[in-house]
Amino acid sequence: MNLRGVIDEFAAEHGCIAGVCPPDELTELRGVLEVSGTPFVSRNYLLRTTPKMVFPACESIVVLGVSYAGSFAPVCDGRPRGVQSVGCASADYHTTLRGKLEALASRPGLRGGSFKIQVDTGPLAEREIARRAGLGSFGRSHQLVSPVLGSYFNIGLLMLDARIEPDAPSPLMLERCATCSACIDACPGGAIAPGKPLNWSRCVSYITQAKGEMDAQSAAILGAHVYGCDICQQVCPCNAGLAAPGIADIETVMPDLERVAQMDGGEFAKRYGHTSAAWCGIDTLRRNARIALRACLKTRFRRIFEGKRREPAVVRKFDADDVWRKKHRKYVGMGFSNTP
Ligand code: B12
Ligand code: SF4
Ligand code: SF4
Repeated sequence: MNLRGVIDEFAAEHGCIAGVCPPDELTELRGVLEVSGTPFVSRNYLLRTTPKMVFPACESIVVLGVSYAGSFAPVCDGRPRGVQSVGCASADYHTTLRGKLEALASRPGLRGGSFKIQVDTGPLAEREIARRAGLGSFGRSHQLVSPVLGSYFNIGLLMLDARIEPDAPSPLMLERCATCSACIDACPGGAIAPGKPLNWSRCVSYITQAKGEMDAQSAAILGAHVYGCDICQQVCPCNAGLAAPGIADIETVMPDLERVAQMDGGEFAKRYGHTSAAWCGIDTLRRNARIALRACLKTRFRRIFEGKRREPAVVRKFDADDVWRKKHRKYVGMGFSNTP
């Protein structure tokens, strides 16, 4: 079997999507990266856009896309519940996707060559490489959207020293966005604006992960989120009907805020240790839960929830509950620090 066949067979066996691109420089992206000043990642734009600087022997990049989509029925059990990305319902993709890429690299035909793996934490701009490998196009939401998996998928790169026939790149922009603005309208922080890089400082996903003191404006954008944000994906028509089997453990996506706010090291390890949220650390997640609890006590917050934000109805229910409000009064005067 040729190398292309090995990759396709692997992808079919593991239920993921795969593509290949040459290690060309991502020249057009340099200006965009410079303007966007993206957090949590190297500011060396040359490194971020030059695969051969990251892996000099690179002749091809195999890109895998693995779905993390999942559906769940919001619960309404009277508990103060927050919101987490559905990515929290499965094991940390940094580990699982790396494992898949290592398994692929050890397949006959690929075994024995030198290779390098990147899953999220390396410098290369993964979405653009995945687009070049034909996995999907950019939505206005800034997500890479696949015709097969929608946008709920993670990306992993396997840089190889072997030459493999590349796929045709996907078009830069998603055609569907020409007549849609659902993600722009729904984004709680107004982080998405046509033709501009993501305003990451107003993105809930960033706010939940940034450590330290949170300013009042960010706290207002945070709402009931504890980790990550899926709103621009929830409202995207490209994801309609693509959600995988139901999420059984509701705590992974609608955590009890009071429990998270008060969790100790043991509880943190049990709840988050195996997920991609673990890297935030206990203090940041507890801070988010406290701010979410506090926000739930404010009328202004209730109005936001009933308006353009599409979040679980349970928040409205306990928000209106006076007994709960009295019991949790202590959160009202609390600051936004990430230490109790
Ligand atoms: C830093 C980072 C973040 C930051 C900033 C995000 C951002 N959009 O810049 C924060 C914390 C906010 C974040 C949030 C999320 N992230 Co993130 N993040 C990253 C990381 C580490 C770097 C992203 C980056 O370089 N951004 C800079 C911008 C400029 O580049 P970009 O977003 O990759 O893509 C844009 C450009 O390529 C541009 N583009 C491409 N070609 C060209 C050409 C021209 C001429 C122009 C003008 C533009 C252009 O269009 C794209 C869209 O704007 C990557 C992993 C990696 N190493 O690449 C993951 C990654 C992008 N994140 C990912 C995910 C899943 C998320 C979240 C969904 C997580 C969540 N549920 O909360 C959210 C989504 C937020 C959003 N709407 O984008 C996935 C994306 C998967 C996908 N299908 O798109 C990645 C690839 C991680 C992974 N390995 O799976 N993330
Ligand atoms: S992840 Fe949430 S806050 Fe960030 S761009 Fe999407 S909808 Fe907006
Ligand atoms: S919600 Fe609409 S505008 Fe946003 S990415 Fe999806 S199709 Fe494009």
